[in-house]
Amino acid sequence: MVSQFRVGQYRAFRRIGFAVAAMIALTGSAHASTVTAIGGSAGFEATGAAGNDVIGSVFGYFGAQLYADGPLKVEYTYLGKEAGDTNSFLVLGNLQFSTATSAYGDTASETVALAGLLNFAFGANQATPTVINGFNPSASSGPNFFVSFYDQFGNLGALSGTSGVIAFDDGGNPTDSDYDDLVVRFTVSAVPEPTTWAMMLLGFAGMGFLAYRRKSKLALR
Ligand SMILES: [Ca+2]
Ligand SMILES: [Ca+2]
Ligand SMILES: [Ca+2]
Repeated sequence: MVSQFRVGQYRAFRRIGFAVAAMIALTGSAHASTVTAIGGSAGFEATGAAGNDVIGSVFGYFGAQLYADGPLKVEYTYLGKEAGDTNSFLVLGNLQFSTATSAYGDTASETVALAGLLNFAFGANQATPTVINGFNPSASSGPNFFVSFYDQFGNLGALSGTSGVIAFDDGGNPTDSDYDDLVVRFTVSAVPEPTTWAMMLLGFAGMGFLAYRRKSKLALR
Protein backbone atom coordinates (compact mmCIF):
# COMPACT_ATOMS: atom_id res chain seq x y z
CA MET A 1 0.00 0.00 0.00
CA VAL A 2 2.74 2.41 1.01
CA SER A 3 4.99 1.45 -1.91
CA GLN A 4 2.01 1.68 -4.32
CA PHE A 5 1.32 5.24 -3.17
CA ARG A 6 4.95 6.13 -3.65
CA VAL A 7 4.94 4.83 -7.23
CA GLY A 8 1.82 6.90 -7.99
CA GLN A 9 3.36 9.94 -6.41
CA TYR A 10 6.57 9.46 -8.37
CA ARG A 11 4.61 9.21 -11.66
CA ALA A 12 2.65 12.37 -10.90
CA PHE A 13 5.84 14.27 -10.13
CA ARG A 14 7.46 12.93 -13.30
CA ARG A 15 4.48 14.24 -15.33
CA ILE A 16 4.68 17.62 -13.64
CA GLY A 17 8.41 17.63 -14.39
CA PHE A 18 7.71 17.09 -18.10
CA ALA A 19 5.09 19.89 -18.05
CA VAL A 20 7.53 22.32 -16.42
CA ALA A 21 10.29 21.37 -18.89
CA ALA A 22 7.88 21.96 -21.80
CA MET A 23 6.90 25.38 -20.39
CA ILE A 24 10.55 26.39 -20.01
CA ALA A 25 11.28 25.25 -23.57
CA LEU A 26 8.33 27.30 -24.87
CA THR A 27 9.41 30.39 -22.95
CA GLY A 28 12.95 29.96 -24.26
CA SER A 29 11.70 29.82 -27.84
CA ALA A 30 10.01 33.25 -27.51
CA HIS A 31 11.26 35.92 -29.92
CA ALA A 32 14.65 37.42 -29.09
CA SER A 33 14.01 40.81 -27.47
CA THR A 34 16.19 43.31 -29.29
CA VAL A 35 15.86 46.79 -30.73
CA THR A 36 17.22 47.70 -34.19
CA ALA A 37 18.26 51.07 -35.64
CA ILE A 38 16.60 51.46 -39.03
CA GLY A 39 17.89 53.86 -41.68
CA GLY A 40 20.10 56.82 -40.86
CA SER A 41 23.82 57.21 -41.43
CA ALA A 42 26.63 55.73 -39.32
CA GLY A 43 29.21 57.93 -37.63
CA PHE A 44 30.77 59.26 -34.46
CA GLU A 45 29.42 62.10 -32.40
CA ALA A 46 31.54 65.24 -32.34
CA THR A 47 34.16 65.76 -29.65
CA GLY A 48 35.46 69.01 -28.17
CA ALA A 49 33.55 72.11 -27.16
CA ALA A 50 30.62 71.33 -29.47
CA GLY A 51 30.68 67.65 -28.53
CA ASN A 52 28.70 65.39 -26.25
CA ASP A 53 29.25 66.38 -22.62
CA VAL A 54 27.13 63.49 -21.29
CA ILE A 55 28.43 60.34 -23.01
CA GLY A 56 31.48 61.56 -24.98
CA SER A 57 32.14 60.51 -28.57
CA VAL A 58 30.59 57.14 -29.39
CA PHE A 59 29.77 55.35 -32.63
CA GLY A 60 26.14 55.30 -33.68
CA TYR A 61 23.53 56.41 -36.19
CA PHE A 62 22.20 59.84 -37.13
CA GLY A 63 18.63 60.05 -38.37
CA ALA A 64 17.80 56.42 -37.46
CA GLN A 65 14.49 55.10 -36.09
CA LEU A 66 14.34 52.57 -33.22
CA TYR A 67 12.37 49.43 -33.95
CA ALA A 68 11.36 46.64 -31.52
CA ASP A 69 12.02 43.25 -33.14
CA GLY A 70 9.23 41.62 -31.13
CA PRO A 71 7.18 42.05 -27.95
CA LEU A 72 9.35 43.58 -25.24
CA LYS A 73 9.54 45.98 -22.34
CA VAL A 74 11.71 49.07 -22.62
CA GLU A 75 13.08 50.95 -19.65
CA TYR A 76 14.30 54.50 -20.27
CA THR A 77 16.76 56.19 -17.91
CA TYR A 78 17.51 59.90 -17.97
CA LEU A 79 21.33 60.18 -18.17
CA GLY A 80 21.89 63.91 -18.43
CA LYS A 81 21.91 67.09 -20.52
CA GLU A 82 23.94 70.10 -21.61
CA ALA A 83 21.44 72.57 -22.99
CA GLY A 84 20.17 76.07 -22.35
CA ASP A 85 16.68 75.17 -23.55
CA THR A 86 14.15 73.21 -21.50
CA ASN A 87 13.77 69.95 -23.43
CA SER A 88 11.52 67.00 -22.76
CA PHE A 89 11.28 63.24 -23.37
CA LEU A 90 7.85 61.69 -23.92
CA VAL A 91 6.61 58.08 -24.04
CA LEU A 92 3.25 57.37 -25.67
CA GLY A 93 2.70 61.12 -25.76
CA ASN A 94 3.17 61.57 -22.01
CA LEU A 95 5.93 63.72 -20.53
CA GLN A 96 8.50 61.55 -18.69
CA PHE A 97 11.69 63.62 -18.39
CA SER A 98 12.21 67.38 -18.42
CA THR A 99 15.67 68.97 -18.39
CA ALA A 100 14.17 71.55 -16.02
CA THR A 101 12.77 69.24 -13.34
CA SER A 102 13.99 65.60 -13.75
CA ALA A 103 16.88 64.09 -11.81
CA TYR A 104 19.59 62.07 -13.55
CA GLY A 105 18.73 58.40 -13.06
CA ASP A 106 14.95 58.91 -13.29
CA THR A 107 13.25 56.08 -15.20
CA ALA A 108 10.17 55.50 -17.38
CA SER A 109 9.02 52.44 -19.31
CA GLU A 110 6.77 51.14 -22.06
CA THR A 111 5.64 47.68 -23.16
CA VAL A 112 5.61 46.99 -26.90
CA ALA A 113 3.00 44.31 -27.64
CA LEU A 114 4.09 43.54 -31.21
CA ALA A 115 7.15 44.24 -33.36
CA GLY A 116 7.20 47.91 -34.28
CA LEU A 117 8.55 51.37 -33.54
CA LEU A 118 9.24 52.40 -29.96
CA ASN A 119 6.78 55.09 -28.87
CA PHE A 120 9.05 57.89 -27.70
CA ALA A 121 9.50 61.51 -28.76
CA PHE A 122 11.53 64.58 -27.82
CA GLY A 123 10.28 68.10 -27.29
CA ALA A 124 12.70 70.90 -28.19
CA ASN A 125 12.20 73.63 -25.60
CA GLN A 126 8.61 72.45 -25.09
CA ALA A 127 6.70 69.66 -23.32
CA THR A 128 5.02 68.36 -26.47
CA PRO A 129 6.65 66.28 -29.27
CA THR A 130 8.98 68.00 -31.74
CA VAL A 131 10.74 64.86 -33.06
CA ILE A 132 8.86 61.54 -32.96
CA ASN A 133 10.62 58.17 -33.33
CA GLY A 134 9.68 57.07 -36.86
CA PHE A 135 10.10 60.63 -38.18
CA ASN A 136 13.63 61.41 -36.98
CA PRO A 137 15.18 63.51 -39.76
CA SER A 138 18.61 62.52 -41.08
CA ALA A 139 21.48 65.05 -40.97
CA SER A 140 19.65 68.20 -40.03
CA SER A 141 20.34 71.58 -38.50
CA GLY A 142 16.99 71.34 -36.70
CA PRO A 143 16.02 69.06 -33.81
CA ASN A 144 16.91 65.36 -34.32
CA PHE A 145 18.41 62.47 -32.34
CA PHE A 146 21.40 60.14 -32.48
CA VAL A 147 21.21 56.44 -31.56
CA SER A 148 24.05 54.23 -30.30
CA PHE A 149 24.19 50.68 -28.99
CA TYR A 150 27.32 51.45 -27.04
CA ASP A 151 27.31 50.04 -23.51
CA GLN A 152 29.79 49.31 -20.75
CA PHE A 153 31.21 46.51 -22.92
CA GLY A 154 31.86 48.73 -25.94
CA ASN A 155 29.60 47.14 -28.55
CA LEU A 156 30.89 49.47 -31.28
CA GLY A 157 29.18 49.27 -34.63
CA ALA A 158 26.17 47.24 -33.46
CA LEU A 159 22.98 47.95 -35.41
CA SER A 160 20.82 46.26 -32.81
CA GLY A 161 20.98 45.18 -29.20
CA THR A 162 19.31 45.16 -25.83
CA SER A 163 20.71 48.45 -24.54
CA GLY A 164 21.93 51.76 -25.90
CA VAL A 165 21.50 55.52 -25.82
CA ILE A 166 19.31 58.08 -27.56
CA ALA A 167 20.95 61.52 -27.66
CA PHE A 168 18.92 64.58 -28.61
CA ASP A 169 20.07 67.72 -30.41
CA ASP A 170 17.49 70.46 -29.84
CA GLY A 171 18.96 72.56 -32.67
CA GLY A 172 18.34 75.49 -30.36
CA ASN A 173 21.04 77.83 -31.54
CA PRO A 174 24.23 77.73 -33.63
CA THR A 175 26.51 77.36 -30.60
CA ASP A 176 24.71 74.21 -29.44
CA SER A 177 25.34 71.97 -32.46
CA ASP A 178 25.72 68.72 -30.49
CA TYR A 179 23.72 65.72 -29.28
CA ASP A 180 23.69 66.14 -25.52
CA ASP A 181 20.59 68.28 -25.05
CA LEU A 182 18.76 65.36 -23.35
CA VAL A 183 20.37 61.91 -23.25
CA VAL A 184 18.45 58.73 -22.44
CA ARG A 185 19.58 55.13 -21.99
CA PHE A 186 17.19 52.39 -23.11
CA THR A 187 17.29 48.79 -21.86
CA VAL A 188 14.94 46.11 -23.13
CA SER A 189 13.73 42.91 -21.50
CA ALA A 190 11.49 40.06 -22.64
CA VAL A 191 7.76 39.85 -21.99
CA PRO A 192 5.99 36.47 -22.42
CA GLU A 193 4.08 36.31 -25.70
CA PRO A 194 0.30 35.61 -25.61
CA THR A 195 0.87 32.02 -26.83
CA THR A 196 3.36 31.46 -23.99
CA TRP A 197 0.80 32.67 -21.45
CA ALA A 198 -1.80 30.33 -22.99
CA MET A 199 0.55 27.33 -22.81
CA MET A 200 1.46 28.16 -19.21
CA LEU A 201 -2.23 28.34 -18.24
CA LEU A 202 -2.81 24.96 -19.95
CA GLY A 203 0.15 23.56 -18.04
CA PHE A 204 -1.21 24.76 -14.69
CA ALA A 205 -4.67 23.40 -15.54
CA GLY A 206 -3.08 20.02 -16.36
CA MET A 207 -1.20 19.97 -13.06
CA GLY A 208 -4.44 20.77 -11.22
CA PHE A 209 -6.22 17.91 -13.00
CA LEU A 210 -3.45 15.44 -12.06
CA ALA A 211 -3.72 16.48 -8.42
CA TYR A 212 -7.53 16.16 -8.51
CA ARG A 213 -7.38 12.67 -10.09
CA ARG A 214 -4.84 11.46 -7.54
CA LYS A 215 -7.02 12.75 -4.72
CA SER A 216 -10.18 11.02 -5.98
CA LYS A 217 -8.28 7.74 -6.47
CA LEU A 218 -7.13 7.87 -2.86
CA ALA A 219 -10.71 8.60 -1.70
CA LEU A 220 -11.99 5.44 -3.45
CA ARG A 221 -9.67 3.18 -1.46
CA1 LIG B 1 28.09 69.91 -25.60
CA1 LIG C 1 24.29 70.81 -25.98
CA1 LIG D 1 22.63 70.58 -29.41
